[in-house]
Amino acid sequence: MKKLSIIIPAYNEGKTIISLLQKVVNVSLIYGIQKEIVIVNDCSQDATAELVKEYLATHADESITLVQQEKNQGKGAAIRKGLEHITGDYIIIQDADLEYEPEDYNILLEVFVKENRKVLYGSRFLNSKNRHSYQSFYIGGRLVTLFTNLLFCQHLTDEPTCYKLFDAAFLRSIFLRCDGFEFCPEVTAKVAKRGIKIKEVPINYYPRSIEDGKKIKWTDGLAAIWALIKYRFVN
Ligand SMILES: Nc1nc2c(ncn2[C@@H]2O[C@H](COP(=O)(O)OP(=O)(O)OP(=O)(O)O)[C@@H](O)[C@H]2O)c(=O)[nH]1
Ligand SMILES: [Mg+2]
Repeated sequence: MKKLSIIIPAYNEGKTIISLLQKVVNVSLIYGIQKEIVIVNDCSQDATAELVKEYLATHADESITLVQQEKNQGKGAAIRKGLEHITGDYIIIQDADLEYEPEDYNILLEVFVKENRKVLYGSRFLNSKNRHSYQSFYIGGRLVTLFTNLLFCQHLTDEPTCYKLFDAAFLRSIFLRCDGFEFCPEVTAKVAKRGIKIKEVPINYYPRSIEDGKKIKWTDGLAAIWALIKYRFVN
């Protein structure tokens, strides 16, 4: 029996963490794949950790682990921490907000398993029904994707997507050093340097606003492009 490990980095996500967690718990995966959820609380100053602890107390039958970072270190560091705690065969990253639809794990898993892939991305741009939040995020995401394609000979439409699905052993074989939002460019660069053409499948997207808690900034887009250039040449 295969298992999907879902890593949820969470920083001040008290508004959405429980609704998101419930959605993830409710998903039943295809091919009898089991689920394991690892939430990494990145030293949130809000009630994120307390809410998750309350949830755990009433859902002891679910496989959910709460990992606490001692100080706030960023999304990348939280994912790397999560990797130390997972036991599954496949890994997907899940933001602690409601921008992505956990039911879409099955869209990814179907292609991933059938085609025996090591990596598969969910693309928000391959689904024409999706709307996009701020023009700056839209353009930023497109630019980061364009740089990825040029630097690493890929044909991606959505490099910064959160839904990146990996074979666990394969992801473990990649050395990651990122702390912040540069997890995406670093992992994409290092996968591409293994000679893999990353395939994408369409997914749903429900963007949130800055007032709703979106934390990524335009400067993170610049950092992403810098990371792509850097990891083109160093490991
Ligand atoms: N661990 C950690 N997570 C963070 C931090 N900032 C944001 N996050 C988490 O990273 C995820 C993505 O943050 P968002 O603000 O939604 O940004 P986004 O535009 O959706 O970002 P990406 O999907 O990563 O491109 C959320 O689950 C956040 O809680 C941080 O400082 N530390
Ligand atoms: Mg988000």
